[in-house]
Amino acid sequence: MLNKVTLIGAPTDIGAGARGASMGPEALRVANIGPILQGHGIEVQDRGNLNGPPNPWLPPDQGYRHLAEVVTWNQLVHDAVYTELSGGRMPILLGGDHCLGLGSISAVARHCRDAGKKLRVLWLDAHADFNTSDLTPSGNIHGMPVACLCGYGPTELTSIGGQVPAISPKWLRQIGIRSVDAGEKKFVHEVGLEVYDMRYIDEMGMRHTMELALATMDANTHLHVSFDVDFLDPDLAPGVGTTIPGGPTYREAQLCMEMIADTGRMGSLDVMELNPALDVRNKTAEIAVDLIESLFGKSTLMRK
Ligand code: 4U7
Ligand code: MN
Ligand code: MN
Ligand code: MN
Repeated sequence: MLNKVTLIGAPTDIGAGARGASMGPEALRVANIGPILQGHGIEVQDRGNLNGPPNPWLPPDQGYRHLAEVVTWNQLVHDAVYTELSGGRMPILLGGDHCLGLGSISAVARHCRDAGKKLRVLWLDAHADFNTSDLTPSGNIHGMPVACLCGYGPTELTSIGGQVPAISPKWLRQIGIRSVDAGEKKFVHEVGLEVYDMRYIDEMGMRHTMELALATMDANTHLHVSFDVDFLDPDLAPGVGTTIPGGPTYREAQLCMEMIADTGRMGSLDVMELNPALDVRNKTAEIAVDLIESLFGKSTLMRK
């Protein structure tokens, strides 16, 4: 795992249905994300915030809200993430809403093409984010990034990383899913996404889930983690726009992160959808940072 990290703030709620994810980057900094990672021997550079268009807060137009602004924000994210990867550093994208997973992961995919690496994407989320303009009940593009990455979406979005599709659905594993819209569900099945939903985690446990989700990676695999904070149970993490009950507990989430760390393969990370306007004394940001520490191998008592 790379020990040089760059924090990239993307302060926007341009793709979301609730305002406030624009304050996510600052809340993560207030929760000391930088110094805490540094305390684990990681060299951390904070390159500050990207500066994209403001949120005009308009209704959907032909199935999309704020498409032009979402494109601009994703181009900015793509360029920043790609630059860090090219420089041999691990980008951590501080969201911002999850529409920006598109910019981030398309950059990671492009980097993997340059470097001849295989890509594995772990999508930790309550939602599948696999809507299209025909399927979406909201028009909010934070519900569409996975579909766009797989080539289903408007060209302005699907082509941001220079190749359509940016990723194959085969490279993706979704974990924690418990809210999928009716049309979206059909489409997820049609495309054959590998989804470990909450029913699966309930029945098989987080350990077995992660063993499967992390299987068949090798020394040449770049692992990208896209962490939508609404993955977590809302009792733990109320500071998100779309709380869905019945998410992973603190211990399950810790194990998930620890098993990712154990692979030593994580090369990039998104921390998305944190909404400080809905949080309680910044506790969701603090829990997110605590889990990120585990992603970077914070050792427990029994391990070195
Ligand atoms: B998030 C939703 F209808 N599916 O498309 C939609 F339920 O990035 C929610 O995972 C999307 O937080 C949530 O608007 C997007 C809705
Ligand atoms: Mn999401
Ligand atoms: Mn979500
Ligand atoms: Mn959300």
